Amino acid sequence: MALTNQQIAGIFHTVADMLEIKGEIIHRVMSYRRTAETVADYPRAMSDLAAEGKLTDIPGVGKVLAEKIQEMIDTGKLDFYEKLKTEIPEGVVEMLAVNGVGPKKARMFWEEAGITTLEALEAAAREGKLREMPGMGAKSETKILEGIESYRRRVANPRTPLGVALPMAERILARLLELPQAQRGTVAGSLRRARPTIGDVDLLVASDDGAPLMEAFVTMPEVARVLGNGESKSSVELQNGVQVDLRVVPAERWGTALQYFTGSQAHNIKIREMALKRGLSLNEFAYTRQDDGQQILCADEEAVYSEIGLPWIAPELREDWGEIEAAQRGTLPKLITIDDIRSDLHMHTQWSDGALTIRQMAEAARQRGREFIVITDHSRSAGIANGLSIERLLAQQQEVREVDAEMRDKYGFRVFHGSEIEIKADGTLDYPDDILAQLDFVVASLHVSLRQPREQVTQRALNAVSNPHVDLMGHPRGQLIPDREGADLDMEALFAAAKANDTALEINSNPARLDLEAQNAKRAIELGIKLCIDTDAHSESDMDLLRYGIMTARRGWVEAPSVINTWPLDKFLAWVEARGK
Ligand code: DGT
Ligand code: CA
Ligand code: CA
Ligand code: ZN
Repeated sequence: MALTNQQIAGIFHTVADMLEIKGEIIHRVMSYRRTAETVADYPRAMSDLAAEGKLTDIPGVGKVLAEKIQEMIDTGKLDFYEKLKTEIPEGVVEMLAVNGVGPKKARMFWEEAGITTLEALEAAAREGKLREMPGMGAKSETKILEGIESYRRRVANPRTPLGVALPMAERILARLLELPQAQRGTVAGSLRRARPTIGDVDLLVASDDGAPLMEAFVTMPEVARVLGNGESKSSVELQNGVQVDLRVVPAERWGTALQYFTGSQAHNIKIREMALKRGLSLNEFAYTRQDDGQQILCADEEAVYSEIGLPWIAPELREDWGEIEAAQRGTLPKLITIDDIRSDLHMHTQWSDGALTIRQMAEAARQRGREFIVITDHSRSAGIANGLSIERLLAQQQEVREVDAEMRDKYGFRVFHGSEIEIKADGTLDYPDDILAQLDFVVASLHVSLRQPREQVTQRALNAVSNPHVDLMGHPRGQLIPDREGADLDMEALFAAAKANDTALEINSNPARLDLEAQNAKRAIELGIKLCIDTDAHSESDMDLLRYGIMTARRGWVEAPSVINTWPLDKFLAWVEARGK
């Protein structure tokens, strides 16, 4: 079995790490690293390209690297890599996967302190033995311990982020739906329920002739391994390591199959229990009447639910968080949709770390149907993000006013001036109140010192949402998917403060954030707190991430009226005004 793209990329990544630990020139290190990334994402198998003699067609791959890929495909190994392994202990290379440990430090720990495993590194950090070394301190020790914890979590739970899995699944599905045998198709499983990370991709296609579909599926160029290949079910592992299951069902059984394979398992168990009480057993193929064994087929999901006296339940709700009881009572939420969104209240421009100008962002938002936006670049203490000094902030306001006047005349589109201000480690905000008072809208966010003890980090959040100038708290928990857990916030305390001050909380649409997450969004709206679904766009394409925020909101039972950026301009302005600005 030839190595997969993922395996080849993995070896190149490790070689790059090893060369960097050895202190090789960065140019050489980068060429391995870039090639690893290209190979990992490449839509065709390296083994196929090698067979066609086309490895050098890959961008950035010259003769030397092509030979190395060829060697791995032919022998399953790379001699150069095997040699490096004899020079550098495995554990030293592994350290580079830990946030806070770069190649220079890994080498230093190894050479100066004889540390060659993660366990030894952890022990040394716990005992305070690293802080005396050059460039180290108590803070960097803590950072390393957190990095080790996060690394172990990633290894234990290799789920794929929604933002990676969904576009990939849609691409594959679109290809299958081009075949004449396919009648309809969709994603199912946790992907259809829009969980923030997914274990494997489940696809469902309706057809009376599954064989050609399965054949097309298992021979897709990105397939690394066929894990199962049958008439109604096949599973493959892609070159990037993600597993995809495809099931083909006859159209007259589409409803039961889709309902079954959408899950969640907990939701389905309850639905099956309800069916049993009515003398019906339910599986992916049909309902069966227990008295006479008669089958009842469901061609759509509505029929599955109506058979047991329920309205259709949106897939995002199917987590057994009370949706079945709500369906029974007739109190299912009228879930928000992307068409409800009128504005985007959090985005960045070239003034801080965004890619585009104010005018370009406004134009991009207008083309996507937004009616108004707020420009919220980073505040002054956000050094890496090129945060704005007070002088630059005020200068930016001039430009925002110009663009606003222009867009207003031309299109009736409005551009407002805001800021995403840092909630600093000491709990103060990054601009004084008299400056905040000059802004149209203020987002406050935690970016630094997220690992502070619960009480301390919670107090910072409370300070922010209690400031009368702060309209919205951005990505409240600060989680990064899949790498970083959110801050240890006392959410009930935060909700109480948000409620008391009528401050909105954000659902950040970036699939690396999705923060608030669904459970917390659900709790917030139960308490009557206002939400805001923003893109936090740093580029034009980021604006298209809005759908992930909408999915997350739907998982959290969110209805449009609770979301301030579904409101028309006059209602929004009246709210901001009433909050004391
Ligand atoms: P994942 O892939 O871990 O993110 O989560 P799911 O929900 O996509 O789980 P998966 O892929 O194992 O199965 C897809 C759906 O199929 C699942 O949500 C419910 C249904 N299903 C699969 N296996 C079983 C089972 O053994 N019992 C029941 N009741 N349902 C199952
Ligand atoms: Ca799945
Ligand atoms: Ca599956
Ligand atoms: Zn932002």
